[in-house]
Order: sequence, then C-alpha cells, then structure tokens
Amino acid sequence: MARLLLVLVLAAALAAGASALKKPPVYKIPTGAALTSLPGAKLLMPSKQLVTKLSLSLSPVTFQLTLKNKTLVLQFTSPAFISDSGKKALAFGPTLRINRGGTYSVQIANQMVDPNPEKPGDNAKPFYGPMDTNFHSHGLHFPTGAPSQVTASTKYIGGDNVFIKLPAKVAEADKPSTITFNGTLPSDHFPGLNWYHPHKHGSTTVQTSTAHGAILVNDDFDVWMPISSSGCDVIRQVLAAADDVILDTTLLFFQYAALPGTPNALATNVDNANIQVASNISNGTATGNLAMNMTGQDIYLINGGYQPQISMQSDTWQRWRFLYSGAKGFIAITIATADNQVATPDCEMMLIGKDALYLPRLPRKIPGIVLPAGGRVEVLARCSGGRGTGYVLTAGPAAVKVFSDDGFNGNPYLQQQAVLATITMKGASGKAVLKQPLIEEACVPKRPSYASDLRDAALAAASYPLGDVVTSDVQFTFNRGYACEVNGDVYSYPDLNPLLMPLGKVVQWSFNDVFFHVLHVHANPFQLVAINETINAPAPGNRPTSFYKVGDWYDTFLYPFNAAALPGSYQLRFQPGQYTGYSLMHCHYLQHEDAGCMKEVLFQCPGHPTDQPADGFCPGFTFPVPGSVVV
Ligand SMILES: [Cu+2]
Repeated sequence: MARLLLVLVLAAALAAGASALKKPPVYKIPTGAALTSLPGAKLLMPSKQLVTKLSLSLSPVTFQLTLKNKTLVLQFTSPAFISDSGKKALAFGPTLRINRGGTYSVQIANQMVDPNPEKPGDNAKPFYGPMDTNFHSHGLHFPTGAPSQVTASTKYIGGDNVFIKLPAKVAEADKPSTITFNGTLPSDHFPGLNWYHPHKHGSTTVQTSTAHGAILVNDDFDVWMPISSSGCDVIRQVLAAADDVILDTTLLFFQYAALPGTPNALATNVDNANIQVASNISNGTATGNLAMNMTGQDIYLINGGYQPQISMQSDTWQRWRFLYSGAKGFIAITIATADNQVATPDCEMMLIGKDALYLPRLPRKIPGIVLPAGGRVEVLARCSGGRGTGYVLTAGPAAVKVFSDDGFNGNPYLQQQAVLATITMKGASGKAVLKQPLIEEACVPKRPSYASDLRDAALAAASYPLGDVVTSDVQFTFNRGYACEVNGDVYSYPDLNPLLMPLGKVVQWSFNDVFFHVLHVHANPFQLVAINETINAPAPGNRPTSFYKVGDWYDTFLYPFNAAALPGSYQLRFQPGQYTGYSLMHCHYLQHEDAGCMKEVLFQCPGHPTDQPADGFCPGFTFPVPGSVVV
C-alpha cells in the first residue's frame, strides 16, 4: 500500500512538473518565401563583419507548418538555440563568423526541462538523457580540450570537449546549467563553412536537426590563392564578388519512436528516434502534436523555410554553401527544370570544396552533389535562362539519376524531396566579373599542414617513407538489431582502447563501410587516397561521377555506391597535429552515433601514452609533410 501511494505521489509530481512547463515560443515555417526574407536570414548569413561571441539558450520551440489553404499539417516541439540578444525562435542559431587565427566564445545555457534525469546505467542505452546537451564545433581544427579521460567529462577547459555535459533542468524554475565554450583557431585554418550542434552521446539525434548553427571561417584569398602564382586569379575574383548563400538543409523526420526507457525502445528507436521524443518531453504531447500521421512524411527545410525561392541572374555565378544539418540520411541534389523536373543543360555547377576543405585543384565541373548528414559542399552555380525562367533545386528522382539508376543500390538512407527550393531568374544584370568562364582545375590553392597532400607521390616528395605510415583497419558494424559498433566496441566513456593518432606520423585507416554509415572525425580532416575497386567497385548502374575523386579531403564522408563495402575498401590518410588530446570519430547518422557507432581518437604526443600535455600542444612538434601555405 505504501509503495502504491509512493507511486501515485511520484506520478502526481511528474504530472505537475509537466503541466508547469512554459508554453514554448512558436516558429511558423514559411512556405515558398524568398530565401533572403526568411526569419533570421541576416543571422544565418551575416555581412562580412565578424561574429565571435554568442550567448545561446537551448530552449523548446514549437514548429508549425501551415499550407496555403491554412491547413495545419505539422506541429511539434523541439530544442532550438535561441540567442539571448534577439530572443527569437528560429530554425537555427546565429552564424559564427571567424578569421583564421581568431577566437570565439559561445555561452550555452540548457533551458530544457526533463523531469526524469539520467540515472546510473542509462548511458549503456542507445538513447538516454534526451534533453542533456553540450556543444561541438564540427569541422574546426583546434584544441580538443580533453587532455585526460579522467577529467574531460567533468571539467571544461576550452576547446572542442564534447565529453562534457550540461544536464537538463528537472523543473522549469531550476537554474540552467551553463558553460561558455571557446576556442582559438590556428593561423593556418582553412576558410569555409563549418557548423555547431549538440554532441551529448544519447541525445544528438533528437536535438541536432533543430538545434544547430553555422560557423564561417572567412576567406583570405591573398593567403590561399595568391595572385599570379596559383592559377586562381579568375576564380578568386568570382568567389569574392558572387552572392554568398548558405543553404542550411535540415531534415525533420517523423516515424514514431518509443520514449527512452519504454519497452522495445532500444530496438525501435535506432532508425526512428526523432522529434517526437523531444516533443513529448518539451511539452508533454508528442504524437498529439502532429495534425496528421507524418510517418514517411519526412520534410526538408532550407534555412528554416519550406521550398523557399532562390533568385539568380542569367549566366551569373552564385556561391552556394550547402550544409546538411539533419540528423540522418543523405540526398543527391541537382538543378532541374521547373515544369517536369528533369536535369537541365541550362545550369552549371562548379565544385570548390567539401567540408570547408578546398579541392586539390579547383573548380571541378560536376553534374550534382551528394550531401550526407553532417556534410558541407561548396559550389559556384549559374543558369542561362532569361528573366522569369524557373528551375528547381531538386533532391528527387532527377538528382538521384545523376548518380544512380536504382536509388544507390537500394540504399536505405537515401532521402528524396522533389523540390528543396525554387529558382527564379531575374534577367541579365549581373556584374561582368561574375560572367567570366571558369577553367576547370586551373587553381591550385595553398594548403595548411593539417590538410596537406598525403598521396604516395606527395609523401615521396616530402621524403616521408611509405613504410612509416601508421596503418590500421577501422570498421563500423551494425549488430543485434540496434547496437552499432566500431571495431567491435559499442561506445563507452572512458574508452580503454582509443584509435591512436600519433603526432609526427601520417596515419592511414583502411575503412570498410561508408555505404550504410557516414564517417565523421573530429578535429582533424582526412584525405581519400585510394578506393580498392577490386573489392568495392560501384554496383552496376551507379556512378560516382566527377563529384568523387581520389585526393579529395573530408571531415564527413559517404560513398553510397556499393553495399558490399568490404574491409579495406577505402584508404584514408590523416596528418594529426598540432593539437593533442582525446576526441571522437563516429557515424554521422546520429541515430547510429547514439546507438554506439562512436569511438575515441587519441591525438598522441610522443612520450605521452595516455594523458596529454595540459595545454593541448605537443612541445617541439613539426609536421613531417608540411603544407604549402605561408602565414
Ligand atoms: Cu551509421
């Protein structure tokens, strides 16, 4: 009887806690609006001035999508970053804009409420502590902030420490836990589009699609593309003068998922953990919030808008920086005709880089892009249609056909949406500098040492013996219905067997499966130096096209062309440095990450087998294969 009473009291307390939640602010998803008029457009793409300091609250926001006939089709509540300066509910946080060598700081206060905080043992589950959070700077090369596995989870000392946790409030009136995340970039940090998002293991899936923001590292063409010595004279003019457009492509997905801790939650959540989990905790009425059954109704937003409109001028280059901020899946994207959505010769795309890492030679003419969860792609695009002509930016069948006759061999993570955005031509008044033809691969940008060329010929040129490359096999495997493993281990912290990145060496991973999984490595990017075509040629009907080329650099890599994906299919090389400490590699399908497909990576200073120098630097370190940039 006493026990029953206790249960009743607890239930009443929980109900009281839930009903005491404040009503979240509402973000109305605009449909068909001009890209430049979307809410927060100027925070997403700030003009050239720096934005290095933010104060953000992770707070519940109610998202609503209403069609033109005023039918409410979608309403859910999910965590989002609200800036303390604007206090407006948006679909993204403000963009950080930093120079190479610059410093940033972002204060995060976790205002989410979870009346059922994490219990001991919960971290063995795929999804736990769903409203606990932290902050990851995806793509930045800077200190790990984690010299020791003993202290990293309890003490934030700066840098990209994602072992730290900001617990949710238990009740609305509680003080939020708060950390100011900060970092300083090296003076040779590559320019480009990176991004920030929560990275607390167990809750990345339910937070990232709606809680994230962009990090732009500014161009510095005099450094990376010096005049009359790099072949870049024309393209740097074009990049500098073109309209600069971030396309933050996020995915809202709605298959029903059981709440953490409920029967079958483990087995059913792996592919389905989603917004309902967050919604249920954020305002206690998850599935009831959907005005229709959204199963299979996943939708993409661009910059917080549904099918927004991009304006272009005829034959005039525009600079597009794609970010896939959705928690799962991948898409192919191309430009198609507006009426019947077939690929069109009117439009051209020139690839500049992937994941904020310039191609070895640029630009490269491409028929479309493949964008995986977490990835970024930068292109110059133009179309020839006259005033009033319309096109669409499509992730539908026309885009898939560019790369595959059969939906990438039936890849289950391929997502499609016929219209991501519409494109409207505004006539021919573009600047002359933006109408110049671009010569393919004319430009060889300078490279920093942490992303210098590591192919065999480049190692030979640097007198680095091939026999000194430190090699290991690394594999993702999906087991037992829900457990996701790296080299046979489900993620745990601390990790007694981290992958080693010895400073002063070139490291090579023979990797297996980037068909079902998207490889992301924190802190240090990698170069694709070989694909073993005898064990992993693209399946018949699949075409990597010019978009994929050995020698390209990534921090987030998917190669969705053959499900066989045998061990040793891909050779990836890293040159770790100049930072030390513990970091992570994982699958960026975040439901796989939360299910365990994550492993620690130790950037290891010689003479320091486990704990690393407290300041994060390795004394006397120099890169054995130096880059070409002079800063
Ligand atoms: Cu995966």
